[in-house]
Amino acid sequence: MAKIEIIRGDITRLNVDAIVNAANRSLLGGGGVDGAIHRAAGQELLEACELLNGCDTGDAKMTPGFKLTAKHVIHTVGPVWNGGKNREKEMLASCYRQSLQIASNNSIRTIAFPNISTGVYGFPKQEAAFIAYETVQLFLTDHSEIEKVIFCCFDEENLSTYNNMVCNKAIIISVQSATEIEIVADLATTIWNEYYVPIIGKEQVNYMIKNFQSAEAIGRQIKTEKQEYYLIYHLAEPSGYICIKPTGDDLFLSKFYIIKEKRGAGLGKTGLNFIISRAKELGANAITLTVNKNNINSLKAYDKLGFKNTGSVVADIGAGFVMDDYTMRLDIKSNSPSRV
Ligand code: AR6
Repeated sequence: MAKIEIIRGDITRLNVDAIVNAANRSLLGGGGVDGAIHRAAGQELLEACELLNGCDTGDAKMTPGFKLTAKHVIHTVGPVWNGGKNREKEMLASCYRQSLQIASNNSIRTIAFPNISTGVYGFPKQEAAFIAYETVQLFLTDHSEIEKVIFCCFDEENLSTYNNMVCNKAIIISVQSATEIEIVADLATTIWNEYYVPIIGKEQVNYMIKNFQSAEAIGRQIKTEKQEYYLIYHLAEPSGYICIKPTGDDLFLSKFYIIKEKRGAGLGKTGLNFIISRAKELGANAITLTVNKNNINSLKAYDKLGFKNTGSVVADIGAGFVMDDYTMRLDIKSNSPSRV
């Protein structure tokens, strides 16, 4: 199978048969990598593009490379990220597939891709990397005519995302943008439904999601309640999340969840080590949390991670629902797992 390379660099300088351009539907140039390619290729590229009649999202068209070292430019139009429910993932996969298909039809043996849609178009980088890599790998399994595919990353974040992905490592990112908040809210809905319905019932789960784990509620917690949210990615898929709140000497761990199919991959330990290092940065002496008394699995998991049961708490959480939890504590000075 063809060699896949991950490099950091300027795609306009690569010596390959074809470079891919992350264009827009007009194909008449723009900013980002599109602007850089047009500048480096010269006016003739724009003239060639004018004859193409634009291009649909997810599709690709080819021109010569003109002044570029690369002989060809394959122009593809990535999707604008709009929350993830508008076929963005399908469209992005299609960009990689269609570009490779054009390459294959034109005897192109070496091709370089930028990180399509991850700039102005706002596609989350972790997910884009996973789609890019998976789609390319799949295409290459029955296209031996292509000898080399380069993922040309321009920014440090994309480079480390690709590198971590191929090394199978978990990545933890701070949740800041509306897109990241949406991803946490989606994960929360999945996790709370799969996990809490048997413990607290569907009605209370719906109430909790709406009031505490909707995108709106999470945005408010981050903005006005000083809570910190983190997303855990594994193989570039959103796999869990963490919410912490500094409270004086302690760090309150409000939420720490891993989705079902990712449990057992060591993400709990990685997440906890991250929380401990954040607690140390904030000068906290302990991590505290509460767990529903009937949540046997979580109680066991926290016990295994070194937390001690310190009592219980009963509180009214509104709409007639009552929280009945154990409190737990991990003294981080005397019990600090090493960083992994
Ligand atoms: N070499 C390689 N990658 C680059 C370079 C370069 N010289 N310059 C930027 N990148 P973007 P999109 C990376 O915004 O999100 C244009 O205006 C950049 O770090 O170029 O698909 C088009 O005309 C990022 O990771 O493309 C469209 O209107 C990646 O290229 C729109 O932007 C893609 O970022 C397309 O948006």
